[in-house]
Amino acid sequence: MDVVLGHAGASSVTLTRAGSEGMVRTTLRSDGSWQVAGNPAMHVSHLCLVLIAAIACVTPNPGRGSPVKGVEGFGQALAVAGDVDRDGEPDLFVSTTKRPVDGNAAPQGAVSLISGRSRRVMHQIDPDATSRGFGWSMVVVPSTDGRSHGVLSIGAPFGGAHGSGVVVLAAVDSGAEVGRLEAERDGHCLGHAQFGMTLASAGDWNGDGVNDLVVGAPADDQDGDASGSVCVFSGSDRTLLWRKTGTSGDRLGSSVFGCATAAGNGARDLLVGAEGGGYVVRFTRDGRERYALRAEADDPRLFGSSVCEIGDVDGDGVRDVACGSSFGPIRLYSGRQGNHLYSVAAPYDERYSVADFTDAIVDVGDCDGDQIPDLAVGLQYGQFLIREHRYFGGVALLSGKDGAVVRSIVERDRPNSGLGYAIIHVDGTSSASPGMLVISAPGEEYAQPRQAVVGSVVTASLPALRTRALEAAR
Ligand SMILES: [Ca+2]
Ligand SMILES: [Ca+2]
Ligand SMILES: [Ca+2]
Ligand SMILES: [Ca+2]
Repeated sequence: MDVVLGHAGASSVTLTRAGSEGMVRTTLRSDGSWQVAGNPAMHVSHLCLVLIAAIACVTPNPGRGSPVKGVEGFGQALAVAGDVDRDGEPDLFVSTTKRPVDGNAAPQGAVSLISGRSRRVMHQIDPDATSRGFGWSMVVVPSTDGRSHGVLSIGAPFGGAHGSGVVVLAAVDSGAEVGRLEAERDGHCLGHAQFGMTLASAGDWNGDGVNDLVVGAPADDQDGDASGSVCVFSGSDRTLLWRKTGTSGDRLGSSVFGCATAAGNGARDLLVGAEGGGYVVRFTRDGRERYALRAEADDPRLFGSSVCEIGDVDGDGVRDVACGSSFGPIRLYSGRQGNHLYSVAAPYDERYSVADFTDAIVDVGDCDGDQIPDLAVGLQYGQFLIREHRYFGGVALLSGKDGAVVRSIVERDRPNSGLGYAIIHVDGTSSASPGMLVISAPGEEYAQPRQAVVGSVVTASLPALRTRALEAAR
């Protein structure tokens, strides 16, 4: 039976809205997993009840600040596909992923390719019987020959025979599986490695003319408990090109980012975060460590949970680096030598108990007209009431010059949507256009009491941040 989480049939309505179309049937299994499939007779209230029951059954609450990220729902991960349907606008991959209860949970999730213009679902990729956590992460590794749009890599970090993780490789254009990487066989991982928790495109790491893939396995036990590891695999024959492990507790590979530009010598670099050890390392293409970034000594918590190369904010001709720390400040560093430029705390708002950044950080180019590139980040405000924790997601545009908030949106009327969990930037059609953001709201996992919030995805124009739902109309 087809799993159609996040949309039904040819439309791309989310689960909350699918019921009003009368198009879905939800099946709750004894192991807590659930499926949705087409059925015109289904009624919305029944769907919602089953969803509430299913989510209550299958979602453990790991506590605030847990290094295991994510919530069930549409919009767990996002990726730009290129213009697959040739209608002049880039198309988007959106994954729907639910956290497995334990190592025995059935695989859940799906990946949809959605047309950027018509918002139609062009194809869908479903997990096989072992791909637990399917869609947790995604990246498109672009082709270099121009004959296709490349390969979509889909992380299933609890998948495989031993639950240590697999990465499914699928053709962007058709969705057909073209290969897979396994934690033990290909990544030489030990234990429940979470292989595929993070993914990035490495550019052409080995110089053979084909772009290569970076896979993070932050819970790999190869060099001690949760030392973590990061691998680079050849895009041409899937062989392991390079591998690095952390030391016990580091969780190396918590975040990975393939730099677009060099730090001075023409080679493309790789940024790898280790949120357990509280550091980020920049590796050169030959595997050397160019420099390591560390948070201030008094607060290393989860530093390196996210990392992103951003525009050149200090004007030295080399793109710079932003590091996140799950609920802590965002820190900016010179890309050339790794010296700290400045840190940004989440903007305070007296209406809420806490203000935090999510792990989403993206380069957006210059949005405020000062010729200095800016960045977009996910926001989260918390309200702690008696027996109730509510969160309000949002997105902020931060000035690259000094981190000041240029513009922000907060979902005050839709608590616990999780808006800002994942953000990608889609380039504008001309150099004068700053493009748009695609922002996911897969649901807030820390909301109490637990709610059946399922995901949605919006696009937001830059620099105005005017949002529009990616899903079909209600
Ligand atoms: Ca298109
Ligand atoms: Ca290569
Ligand atoms: Ca710079
Ligand atoms: Ca600017």
